[in-house]
Amino acid sequence: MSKAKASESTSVEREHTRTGMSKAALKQDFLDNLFYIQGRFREVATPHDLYMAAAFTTRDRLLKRWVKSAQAFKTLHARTLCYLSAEFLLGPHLANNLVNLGIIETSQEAGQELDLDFEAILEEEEEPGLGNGGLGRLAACFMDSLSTCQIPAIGYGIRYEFGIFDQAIEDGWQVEKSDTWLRNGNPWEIPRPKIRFPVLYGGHTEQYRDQNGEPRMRWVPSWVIDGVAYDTPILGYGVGNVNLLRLWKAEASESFDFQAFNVGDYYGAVHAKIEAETISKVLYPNDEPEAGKELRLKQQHFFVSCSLQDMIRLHLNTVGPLDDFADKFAAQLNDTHPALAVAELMRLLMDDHGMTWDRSWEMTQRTFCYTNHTLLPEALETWSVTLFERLLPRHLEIIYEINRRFLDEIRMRFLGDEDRVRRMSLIAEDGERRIRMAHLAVVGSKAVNGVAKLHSELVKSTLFKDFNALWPEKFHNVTNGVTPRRFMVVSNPRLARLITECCGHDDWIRDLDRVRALESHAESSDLQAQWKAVKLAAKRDLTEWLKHVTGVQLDPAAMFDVQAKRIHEYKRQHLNALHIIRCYQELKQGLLKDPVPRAFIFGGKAAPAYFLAKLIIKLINAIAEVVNNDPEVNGFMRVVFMPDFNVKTGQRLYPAADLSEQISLAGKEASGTGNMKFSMNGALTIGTLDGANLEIREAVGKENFFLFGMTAEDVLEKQIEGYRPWDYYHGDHELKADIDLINSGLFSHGDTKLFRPLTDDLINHDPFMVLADYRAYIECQQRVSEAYRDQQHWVRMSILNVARMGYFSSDRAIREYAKNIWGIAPTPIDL
Ligand code: HBZ
Repeated sequence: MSKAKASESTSVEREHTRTGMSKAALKQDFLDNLFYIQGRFREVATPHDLYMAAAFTTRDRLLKRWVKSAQAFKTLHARTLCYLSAEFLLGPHLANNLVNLGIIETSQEAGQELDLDFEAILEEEEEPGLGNGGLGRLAACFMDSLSTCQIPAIGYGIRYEFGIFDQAIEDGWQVEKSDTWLRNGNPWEIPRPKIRFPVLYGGHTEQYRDQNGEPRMRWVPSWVIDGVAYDTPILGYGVGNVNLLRLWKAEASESFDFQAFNVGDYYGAVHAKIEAETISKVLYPNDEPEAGKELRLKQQHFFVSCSLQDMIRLHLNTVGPLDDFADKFAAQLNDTHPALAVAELMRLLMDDHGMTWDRSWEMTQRTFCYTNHTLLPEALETWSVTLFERLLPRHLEIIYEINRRFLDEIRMRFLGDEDRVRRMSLIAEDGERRIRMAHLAVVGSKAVNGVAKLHSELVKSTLFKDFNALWPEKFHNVTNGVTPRRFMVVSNPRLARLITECCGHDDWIRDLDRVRALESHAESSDLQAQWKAVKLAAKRDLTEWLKHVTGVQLDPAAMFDVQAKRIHEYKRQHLNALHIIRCYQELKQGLLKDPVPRAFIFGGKAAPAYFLAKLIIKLINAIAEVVNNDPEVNGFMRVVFMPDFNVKTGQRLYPAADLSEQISLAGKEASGTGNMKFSMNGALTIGTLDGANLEIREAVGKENFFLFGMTAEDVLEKQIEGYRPWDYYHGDHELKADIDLINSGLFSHGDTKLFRPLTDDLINHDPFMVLADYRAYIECQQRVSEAYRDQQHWVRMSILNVARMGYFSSDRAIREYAKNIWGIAPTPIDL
């Protein structure tokens, strides 16, 4: 080592010692935490003790930065973004925090010196599954990027005791197991029992006169519960900024407990406590009928009310009078789940803080922004007016008044156009009267955005056409992104190291555009060989793990063809299944001369009440059973359904994929983010022109993307002219043979009825046009196989995919929101 280098490294060591990041400090603190928090010494510690000690050792290091950030934001009165989301699908914290602290390697070495199995410690962590899928995971990526981009922010949500269910596969069927992520304690959260707000429900409203004789409204609730804050620090990568994720837990309000207690009703008081606590008990699965979900409306009001009361408290404590509330805060509504916030902020400002309607409305509209994540009509939230009346009578009044004023404006702008008034109303009047939460969100926000270019255009031209005609400047696009920290550095360290080596720096981790440097090396046979080796190593890891959890043996040399996402008809896992059946039939018939071996890998959960989605899982497993046990074909193909796809298991999958299946019907997938995660890890995409696929294809180059299928316009045209899946079934003998094979009972031990609901639906209705895209998909898959034969070319395409993914970092998305929507500048916190 040169003298200069040596003194540089000792100064780094000194700095690490000072900040507690040195190996020696990590080891000492780890042993201390094991002893003082877990009450164990090394020899008797369980894997969970070791994990807890590692987590606390890491958390201590976050806390220093957290306190510094909080102090700075307070004294600077920093404008703050509040991200209101019913879901945060965080994934395991430990490895991510070590990466963001810049001490993952030091920790590994420290672990080695203590004779610890570092991987086993990471594996011990139960992930907080506080989300269903894309929407919740986006919120988590955004929290990472907000901190990394140094935007002062608070994430507000619900601390569900039970997150998304754990999925087991039994006899090929999905079985839901309850998620008990809190059972062994959660070292990352800090309870704040003193940060507690009352949330009101039921009762009635009444008019009264205030001390100035002015008429005012007050809400007399029939019950009250408390929301208590639980805080999780979210550290940015390589910065001093730590933002706050504040999740609310429901507890019985003390005053109410005591009321019952005082009249001697001890059991009544306990019952009230249990009732109250159900509010934050369980996350609702998506894709379920909205009907009767009273608890869900209670949850929405619960977290929105706590969050807004907290924001008001913070404002009064730091800045002062509420007049400039909207200068201090921007609040992003993650879909319509928190859209009640529009009415709740109005209520708090008027009823609790004595503001006029006009002033409150001006502030409300300046505070909120709303992101839409779906165009599917069945997923658009509406709540029955009767339910509202019973649960939130004051909000109903406020919504009626917002609507009255809004519709008057429409009538003035569009004289005599009562049809438009009906379409735009916040209340749907056809059938049972219902509140349209999306309309409330649009009217109450200053900005509305979709999550990919195509989606944002469709938002303007279909769902919110009338609103776009009224307020064109309100509508924006911010294409989604994902965090390269979790989805490259944490999940694929081999690839991360190779990229760093090739670029000559690791700045790409904070500025993903810089991976473009790989482009100029795409032809290098040296890089290609290493690239291939990295992919193969990831495939080996996945193979070993899949063997362990499913018993299915894959061949790492085969093409890993992966579809991992929620199971839904619009995502068309059954189209993928038809292709697998096609391959099977062709192999059996000896039609394939020199087949390219493939491993078909699936992962994803179906909503517990979504029968067809669950039947699709059963079908995939049924096909797997036949294919994997047929020696005539299983040298060339294997099928596996990976159980319990979540953030943690996903991290094993993305690095190992060769081919990423993004095959939704055009116009249905708002953006997709899995498409980005796969591509960032060097998988090539087979996809339709849907969601962010379009932009990914543009970015990576048309020649490096396998495109097939109808466009959103084709789909619309076909719907207008009358889509007849029956014609496709009879017009394509291979398609017919594939569907008939399902009905033959081959995959169901002779039961010819089992899959009928699915096949009948395809032949007769096919709402997501699987049959119309079948032929194009099969042909495109043939192009994929041909391309895979030329490994050198494939690897080159893979390198280019990664090199050109800079745009899809969630840091870019957050910078766009900060600049174009929130108007918030970074507040850097020195390390
Ligand atoms: O949001 C997804 C979109 O389907 C996907 O295209 C997009 O990339 C992603 C992020 O923008 N939407 C969801 O994940 N939606 C839900 O999970 C959901 C949750 C609760 C509901 C309804 C939908 O009540």
